[in-house]
Amino acid sequence: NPGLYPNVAIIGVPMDLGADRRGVDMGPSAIRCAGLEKSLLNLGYQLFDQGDLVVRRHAATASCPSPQGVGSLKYLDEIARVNGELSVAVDHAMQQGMFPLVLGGDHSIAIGSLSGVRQHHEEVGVIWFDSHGDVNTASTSPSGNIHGMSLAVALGHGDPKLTAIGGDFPKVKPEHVAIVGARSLDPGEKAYLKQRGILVFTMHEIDRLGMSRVMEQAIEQVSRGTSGVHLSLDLDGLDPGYAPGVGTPVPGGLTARESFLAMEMLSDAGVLVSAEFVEINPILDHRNQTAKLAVSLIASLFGERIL
Ligand code: 4U7
Ligand code: MN
Ligand code: MN
Ligand code: MN
Repeated sequence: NPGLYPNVAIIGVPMDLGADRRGVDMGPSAIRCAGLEKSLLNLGYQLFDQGDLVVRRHAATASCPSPQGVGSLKYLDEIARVNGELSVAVDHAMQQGMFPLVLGGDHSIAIGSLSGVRQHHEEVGVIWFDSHGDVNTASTSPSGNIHGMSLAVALGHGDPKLTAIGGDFPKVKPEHVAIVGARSLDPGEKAYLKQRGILVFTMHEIDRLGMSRVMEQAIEQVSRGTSGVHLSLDLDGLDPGYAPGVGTPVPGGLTARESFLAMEMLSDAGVLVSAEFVEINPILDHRNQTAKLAVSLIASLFGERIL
């Protein structure tokens, strides 16, 4: 199998507080029910499913639909606590020579994943596959939802309760990040990305260059000067036609074929050390098709090929 460790640690994080909307907490179950284990066993991997982390919810966040939370950093304390645990879980998995495959949950969990990976790679590259940039801070966020802030937190910007997880330093450098699939950026995010010169492949670049050249350039950028690359894949990067079961659907997205190509190129590059698949919302899905698509994407990432 190309580049990936033969032992895979699966870590579920049934988190939806970062999205302030019920449903994405069911993501880990939906992905397992879509046949993740069988698919990876067929490819020759050894699986170590660690089960799900516990996300505590008080009554107000348990009801469905959830009453909208208030503030500029909704549910900060519990999100910080769970990400602290996730950081440790990813760290331990890597310590034992396993490849951490994290199942979300909303995208706020990238904070813990990247913090965990950073314990093993001083310079970590990140492919951020998403229709969004997730580089808001409390002052620029239109929603107060932390799943729209996680990349900024990994870059060292945000509430100290989040940026200090796994050590009080940035987990990732701007020049080691590439965003792929962007088509919904808030004004503050555009300024943030431009100011730091972060490489963003919007749908415009993907249409003009094609996914093949985009991934060549993205992989080159995140591999240069790093010892490993993390894939953070938000299913809303795909077009809602292929992935209707997501927390925040945005039209005009990537096709399934473009996304499979991206996974294959990333796996062929042999640089990947960890991955997460986030933002699946089974409540909005049809017959678990989005989770099934996620499992197929994971299989491609782990080396499945047609011939
Ligand atoms: B996701 C948003 F305003 N930018 O900050 C925000 F459009 O993890 C959406 O990418 C964030 O799904 C989406 O609330 C977070 C909004
Ligand atoms: Mn996201
Ligand atoms: Mn998104
Ligand atoms: Mn560097």
